[in-house]
Amino acid sequence: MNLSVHSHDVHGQSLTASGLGIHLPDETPLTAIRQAVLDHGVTLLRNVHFDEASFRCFVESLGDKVSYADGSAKVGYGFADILNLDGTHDKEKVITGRGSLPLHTDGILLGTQVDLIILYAADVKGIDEDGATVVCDQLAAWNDMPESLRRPLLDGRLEYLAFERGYFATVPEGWYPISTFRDYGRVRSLNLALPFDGQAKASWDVRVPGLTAEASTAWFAALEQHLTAAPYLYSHRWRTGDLLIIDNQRTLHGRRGLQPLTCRKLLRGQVTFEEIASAPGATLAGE
Ligand SMILES: O=C(O)CCC(=O)C(=O)O
Ligand SMILES: [Fe+2]
Repeated sequence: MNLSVHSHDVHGQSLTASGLGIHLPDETPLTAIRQAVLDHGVTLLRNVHFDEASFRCFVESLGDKVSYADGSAKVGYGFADILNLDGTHDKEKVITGRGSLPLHTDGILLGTQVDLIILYAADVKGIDEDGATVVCDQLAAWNDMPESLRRPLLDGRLEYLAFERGYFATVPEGWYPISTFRDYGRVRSLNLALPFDGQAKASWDVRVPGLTAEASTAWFAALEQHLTAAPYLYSHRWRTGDLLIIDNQRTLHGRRGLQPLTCRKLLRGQVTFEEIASAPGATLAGE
């Protein structure tokens, strides 16, 4: 048995063809990950052992942990800081449920700054392609985006409607506008969540102001096709012990739906980096 065959083809190459992401060797110390995710946009480390307490400590080591405990205890079904993406069969739950999730950026509906999303596979059984988390290199996709697709984004606003009130407890009841770009001082990028397809129970909806429903749907379909094109996309097939960290400011992410009899229990943390005090619109050298 030649173990090196397996390890040599997974390390040292990016996770997307566009050059985003890195699969770190198993022996990488946890303290080296923060810099790696800043450098590469996404990191994958396999065979990591965390329980919820040690996962929380690790999340806290990466930045200011996003916590919904005080003042808005009902956000996210009352979770405080670590969300259990447990693939619940409860039909009312979408984000923590079993259906697919369209590409989105975290924090968009609640208006929170989320710099890193930390996902850890506590227990995964019987899944393959299904249940994959997909990550889009949105900066590369934007660079290559045709003018016709860009135009509604350049208009500056899309309108959103939050259905999953148990999760989005604090947002307006009806349609409300959200800026299509955001810049917290580190990266300027698309602030976007795509619509759910017609079959699935939706957590939110989104439309282009001023377009008919048909034209809006057609534009989103073309945008999704562009963003999910092979060069920009990494599709992560989960195994127990996987630690996937995503720079939420450089990417969009989503999920493939789960097959009925599979088990997929992930822990999710989010962190914010300190605000960069300089002028809005400024980006750091190298971005
Ligand atoms: O379940 C997943 O793979 C991603 C879930 C997600 O996007 C989220 O919790 O914000
Ligand atoms: Fe998300």
